[in-house]
Amino acid sequence: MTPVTGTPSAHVRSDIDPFSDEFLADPFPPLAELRDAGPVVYLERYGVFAVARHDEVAAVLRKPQVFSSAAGVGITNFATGKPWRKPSILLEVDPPVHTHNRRVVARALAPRSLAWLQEIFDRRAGELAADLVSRGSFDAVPDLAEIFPTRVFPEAFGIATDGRDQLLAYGAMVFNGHGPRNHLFDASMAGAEGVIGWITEQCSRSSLRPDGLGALIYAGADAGEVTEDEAALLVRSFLSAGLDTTVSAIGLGVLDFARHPDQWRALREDRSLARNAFEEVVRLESPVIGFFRTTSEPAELSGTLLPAGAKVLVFFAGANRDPRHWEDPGRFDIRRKTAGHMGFGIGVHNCVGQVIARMEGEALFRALAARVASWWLTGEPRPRLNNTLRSLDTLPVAVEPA
Ligand code: OVV
Repeated sequence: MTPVTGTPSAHVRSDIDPFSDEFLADPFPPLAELRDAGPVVYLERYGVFAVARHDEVAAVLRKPQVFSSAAGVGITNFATGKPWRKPSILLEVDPPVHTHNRRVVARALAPRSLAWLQEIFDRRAGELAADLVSRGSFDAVPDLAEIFPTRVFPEAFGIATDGRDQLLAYGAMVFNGHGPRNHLFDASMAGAEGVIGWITEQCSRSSLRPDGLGALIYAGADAGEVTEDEAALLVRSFLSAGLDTTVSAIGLGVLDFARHPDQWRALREDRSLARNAFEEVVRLESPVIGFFRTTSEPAELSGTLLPAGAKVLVFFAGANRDPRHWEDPGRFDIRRKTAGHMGFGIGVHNCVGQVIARMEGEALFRALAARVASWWLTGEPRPRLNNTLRSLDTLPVAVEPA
């Protein structure tokens, strides 16, 4: 095959900047523009391609050998640019290395490893919901969304339970770190040294409680499947991807319910909807806006020829609101058939922690539904800008007790 070189011309070009404050504050209007512009769009500002329709997002994610993760899933191409941290051996690798490492992780997340968690999550969710209802009004970001995952995850995983600030700061770094070196990247890296030191310490075998999920990763090292250093890096993956993502989904979910009292009423009437409600939040809100892939060879995608070594920005958030795939995609409908959403990705790299995320979301929505009759927005919610994550900075609410 002849490599395609030079400036691409066959596909649509756009000057949309997916890492601008304006885009990140509300990506859905520009994502609709990108979807309508064409199946594959060249983003002139960064010299990368982007896909924002459901079909193309799925097509790219299903071909990991052509659309590789090994050059990084952020905008930096590891072949030409330096990663800001040692690459993840789960996220930023391809099969067969990925397959091997993921198996070690997946074992720690097997249903029989998780049975004891639902009870803890339900108890903690009940305590938090009762406390918030007794306060009456609060900020649902720092007082709810940031509290729940940073309380239950360390407990389940077996790390220090007093590391909320470090966990959230590290998550912000990791997800901003997939973008270009803009003001968001730089701001989140301020104070990095102390945060990285704390995280690294938590990743060591001696920091992990022997009865937590983290210790199961080191069981893979004991079995000779990964080295001690690799086990530490796999633990780092949990601490990278497992906190800010669920914080984001919970905050945005509360906002969805506050804006749609009919949906809250439906959940209150049938709490078994909590699981699908969380899934619908992940579809509608897409906490992870998108990740990149890099072509390992010249590739054809919906009639567009991509050169080898091209970065392709895969917009989960675009796919999740594509009217070519979803009926009334902007509507929050907790009874919707959410199968096929890209909020956790699909294919070999689909979110390995999604079972835990769902357990957390379901437990919290269920506990709140039992205790909160209705939500009132008492101030303007504000987004917290991040190069890869959609989330809220503040969400002032008052609740009417059930
Ligand atoms: C899915 C995800 C996001 C961020 C970091 C990682 C994974 C990791 O493996 O470190």
